[in-house]
Amino acid sequence: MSIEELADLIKEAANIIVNSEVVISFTGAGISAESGIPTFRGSGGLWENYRVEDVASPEGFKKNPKLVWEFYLERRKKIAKAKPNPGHLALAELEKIFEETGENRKFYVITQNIDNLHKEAGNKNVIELHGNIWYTRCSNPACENSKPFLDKKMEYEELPPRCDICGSYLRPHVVWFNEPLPQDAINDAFALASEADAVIVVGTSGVVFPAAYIPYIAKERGGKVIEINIEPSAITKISDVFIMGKAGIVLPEIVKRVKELIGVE
Ligand code: BV8
Repeated sequence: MSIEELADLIKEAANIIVNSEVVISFTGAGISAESGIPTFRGSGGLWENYRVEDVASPEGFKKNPKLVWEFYLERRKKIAKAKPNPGHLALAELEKIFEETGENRKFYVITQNIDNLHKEAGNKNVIELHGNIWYTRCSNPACENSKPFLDKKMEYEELPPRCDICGSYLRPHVVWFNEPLPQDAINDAFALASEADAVIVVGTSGVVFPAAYIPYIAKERGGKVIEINIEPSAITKISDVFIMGKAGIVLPEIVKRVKELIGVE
């Protein structure tokens, strides 16, 4: 892609955003790659070293809860060292711009990521479809500790840790394969996607459902799909604007253009 082509695509994306009242950004592991957090698929991805069914499924937790906790504690240690990168910060700036340019304007981040970096970047309107690595809950649904609680521990005396109320195993508050997504999160996300004038898809392979329905729902209702990825994904075929590049480079350029178009510093 030539510099001119890239500039034109960034302008096109910025124009769509400026002329939209409701915009959502649907993000995946790729937006956190430049913060040093490994993605799942592709070279160096998490699924290269672990079998999904062993560490990200209820069956795997039942079979070997210690291994699952080792997997999540290893990710907590990496994520604890990670900072929001310019891609996250650009989306936080976009939320501020939308807040300041019209009371009916809405900007939401709908993320598959569990690393909390969108909130740390300053976004307030964040929907976490797959949970949050800094929350833990009791695996016994009948226990009052089954409500997720903030838990920043990187180590436990005993693995897997046990609930101090009922003695069952504690588990990370994340959505594993073959587990339903939090009802309110997926309902809110689908509702926003169906009213979105534009969806900015960033750093996702678009192969995990029902989350990956989001861009399709927006598209179906006439929303424009802008995609930023370092390579084509399963979503690219429905994108109106596909910008091949790193999120940490492209997103700040789009926001810079948006600000020029609306005349703010
Ligand atoms: C469920 C755990 C039912 C948390 C994860 C249709 C409908 C519904 C379900 C299904 C369906 N078809 C299949 C299913 C089943 C399954 C599924 O989707 N399987 C797939 C793999 C075929 N879905 C489920 O099981 C879901 N549950 O449906 O339950 C149910 C209902 C009622 C009762 C009982 C059951 C649960 C899905 C959630 C699974 N949990 N993770 C964690 O540990 O993180 S999924 C995991 O994948 C992460 O959450 C991750 O976010 C998600 C998606 O991956 P990506 O974020 O896209 O990351 P990936 O590495 O794949 O791609 C990174 C991209 O970034 C790449 O494109 C790369 O090019 C790009 N990139 C890299 N660097 C950069 C970059 N881009 C820009 N800049 C860069 N610098």
